[in-house]
Amino acid sequence: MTGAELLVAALENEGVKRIFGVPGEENLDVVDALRRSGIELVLTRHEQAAAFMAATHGRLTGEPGVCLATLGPGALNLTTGAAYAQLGAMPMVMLTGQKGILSRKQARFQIVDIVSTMTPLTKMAHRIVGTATIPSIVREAFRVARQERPGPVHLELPEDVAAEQAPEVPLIPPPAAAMPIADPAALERAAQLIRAARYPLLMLGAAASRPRLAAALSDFVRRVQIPFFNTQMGKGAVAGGSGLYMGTAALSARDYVHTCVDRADLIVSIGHDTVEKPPFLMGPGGPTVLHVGYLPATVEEVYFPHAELVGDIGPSLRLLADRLEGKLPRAGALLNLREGILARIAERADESRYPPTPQRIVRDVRRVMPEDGIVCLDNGMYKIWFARNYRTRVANTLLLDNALATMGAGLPSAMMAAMLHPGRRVLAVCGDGGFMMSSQELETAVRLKLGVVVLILEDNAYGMIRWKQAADGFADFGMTFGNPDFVTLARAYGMQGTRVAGPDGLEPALEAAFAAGGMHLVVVPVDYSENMRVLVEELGRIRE
Ligand SMILES: Cc1ncc(C[n+]2csc(CCOP(=O)(O)OP(=O)(O)O)c2C)c(N)n1
Ligand SMILES: [Mg+2]
Repeated sequence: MTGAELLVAALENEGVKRIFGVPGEENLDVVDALRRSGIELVLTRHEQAAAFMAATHGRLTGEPGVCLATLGPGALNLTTGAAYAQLGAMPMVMLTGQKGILSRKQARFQIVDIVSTMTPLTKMAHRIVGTATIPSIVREAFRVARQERPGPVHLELPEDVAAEQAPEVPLIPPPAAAMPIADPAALERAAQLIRAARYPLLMLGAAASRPRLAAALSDFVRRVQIPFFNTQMGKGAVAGGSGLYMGTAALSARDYVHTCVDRADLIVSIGHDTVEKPPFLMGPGGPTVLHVGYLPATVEEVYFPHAELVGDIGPSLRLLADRLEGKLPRAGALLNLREGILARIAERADESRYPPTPQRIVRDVRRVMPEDGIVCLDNGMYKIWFARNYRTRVANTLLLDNALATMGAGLPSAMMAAMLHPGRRVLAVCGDGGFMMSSQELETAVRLKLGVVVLILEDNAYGMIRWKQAADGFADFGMTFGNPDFVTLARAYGMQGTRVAGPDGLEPALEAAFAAGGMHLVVVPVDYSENMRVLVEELGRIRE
């Protein structure tokens, strides 16, 4: 058995089914070992997309997604995906090749110190220097990637180590994972705080969306009946129409949802990760904040919880609910604000204009997406509108990135969602800027026969930055561009394309695209004057 074969056997031992990437000559031993394995090699057209797909695999399943690239240029193309997984807490394993380490037949050609490059972008970055260590290093890589707080790891396999004969080394079976539960004294303190609160409010953060937490979290909310709001990445974490949803904090202050945040005297912050743009700003004299997390809170200028409940969140919440259920007469004290907040959010969603407003676009998308349909956003102005206006009832049905907030991940993340859930509707929503950063992956999606509808919002601009420029009083400069004819572009990739041509055309266009199945692109112009009118004039957006 060679080093490459041992590596592939170790990956199979971890349950890996697919590897995404673009190989180079330094990976050829690994590629050949993959050919003879049960693992599928999924070629992408850019390494960045491979990393976004692998990270999304981790995000949606809890199991590390795996991507592969060659040395130097290929490995460097993984770096944005590494940061995406690192900030977004998505388990991922990145494999890169390297020239041989025992001789230098090509001098320094293409050699970049990738392990050093990856070190600040990952939880662990490691060069494999001998075949005997492969089973333990791979096991450790998957353990580290999966363990809270999850994230990316990087392994470099030089080509001479890959080709070398390996000694007989047994693989290490992954043990069943278990996490400690919060201790009884902390549970008692937390229960006391909640029982004493006059206006309690729950906040669900990014970690609330971990796939294994969905059922336990929904149960907790149902049992304690305290209203909740969520951060952008905590959306959907409570199943069903609970009647307790107060809104999503896409801005840090002064949005409608903040009327209840400002009134609360206790915020139970479940799974908040301060990589997200702050959902509210802590300051002197504000409400008491109780942090419930897999790990203690990271302390920030705007987040410094007064009390903590640390441990495996699901079982800890069950024990907390045991202490609270039926004993909270004031649980719903903030609920009288709910209708007002949700009505303000829904304003103008029914307006029939062309180009449509963001509110109308969100409404039309919601109408064609079943409860379990998955909407994957790229990054642009529309993210704020989807976060505020799109109602979710199933965990991880609005995938957005409020951590690295990189452009270009919308389409690859939708492709991964479609691969994992071929029976569900999957929609990628991209701006005309962000789409063009990953558009080459349409070929990958068509080749893989995926079913994704790609909705492009066209304003011929980097709209979000143009909006900030205007909101901050700068002149309108340097943010506009031209676009290809997206319908023709779609056809060139062998997929269908539709341009929405009238005020009520979006919903039927999306419905027809989903009904047709396969890959379909829909392009709609967007009226972004609402950005100024609602987010600046009405809400008095502060400089964030
Ligand atoms: C890779 C990357 N480059 C730059 C940015 C900064 N940025 C954030 S939103 C945005 C504009 C997005 O334009 P588009 O995709 O057309 O969406 P729009 O806001 O116009 O709807 C830019 C440049 C970013 N987040 N990521
Ligand atoms: Mg745009």
